[in-house]
Amino acid sequence: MNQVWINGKLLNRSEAKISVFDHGLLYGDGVFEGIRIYGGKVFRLPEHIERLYDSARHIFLEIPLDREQMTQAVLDTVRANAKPEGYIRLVVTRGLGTLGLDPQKCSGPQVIIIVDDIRLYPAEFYEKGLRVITASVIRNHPNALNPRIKSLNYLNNILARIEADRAGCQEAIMLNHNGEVAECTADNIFLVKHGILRTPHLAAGILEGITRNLVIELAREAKIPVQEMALTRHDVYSADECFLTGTAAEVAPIVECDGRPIGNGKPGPITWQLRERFHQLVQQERNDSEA
Ligand code: PXG
Repeated sequence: MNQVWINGKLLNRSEAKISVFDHGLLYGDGVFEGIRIYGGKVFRLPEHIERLYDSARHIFLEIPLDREQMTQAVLDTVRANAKPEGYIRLVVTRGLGTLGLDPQKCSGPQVIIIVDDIRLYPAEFYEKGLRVITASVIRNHPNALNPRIKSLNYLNNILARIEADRAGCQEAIMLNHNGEVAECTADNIFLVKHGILRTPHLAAGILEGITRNLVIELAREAKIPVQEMALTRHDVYSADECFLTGTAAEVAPIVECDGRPIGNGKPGPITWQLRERFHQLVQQERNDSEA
């Protein structure tokens, strides 16, 4: 049933294989996207396609399909999998090469599209909120590997995530090289203080999350003031509310950071309002796709 698209062919899951000489595996040399399917409709597909091509451009990876062909390939794979609620992983690697770094010796990009079930936080985390730590591992310095690139190199995020697990927390806040708040390991972060929504600016060295941009839009529509700015751990500890945003997690409240309760230690009203608005928008898309 599960069909994986590899370089133009739909293959059964058990046959969907990539060479051990692929530089995606050997060096993390490639880019990816994680996308949701709601009610059979691919959510914010043009935005994800654009970010994929921007990431690829940055790393000199020429995707062998144009954007329309890539869009069609995603839609075809979704249709083949008949999954009305699910998750799409779109991956482009540098392709088969030698056991040396030289990207010139690579055979050419491999394009992979996987459609699978979405794994979410259990419902209790949305009701009660997440506990987080700040990780000792920092986010990539933009001059080392710019976090705007959604690359296959997630090792520093994984190390931060291990720190969170070992501390008995669900997520970690990663700081940047200046000690400012950047983002969580696979999500962006927001704070609420005195009714103002605050989130790190892109210059902090973060992924420009598609959910982040959407939540900023929803807040502006709801006349909630939004500030994209430098934020520190002090801002997190002294915030009234805190939440994270991402394709998988959507909008999830954070109620504790480094052992300090945030606000009254419960998910806050603006977090709920934005989560509610996000769900309304998703529901609207579901209805539109049925119409
Ligand atoms: N920051 C980072 C570092 C991310 O990897 C986000 C923010 C949120 O971006 P979007 O566009 O999704 O709002 C991400 C999201 C997953 C998964 O399956 C998600 C991501 C990466 C790997 C896995 O939950 N990226």
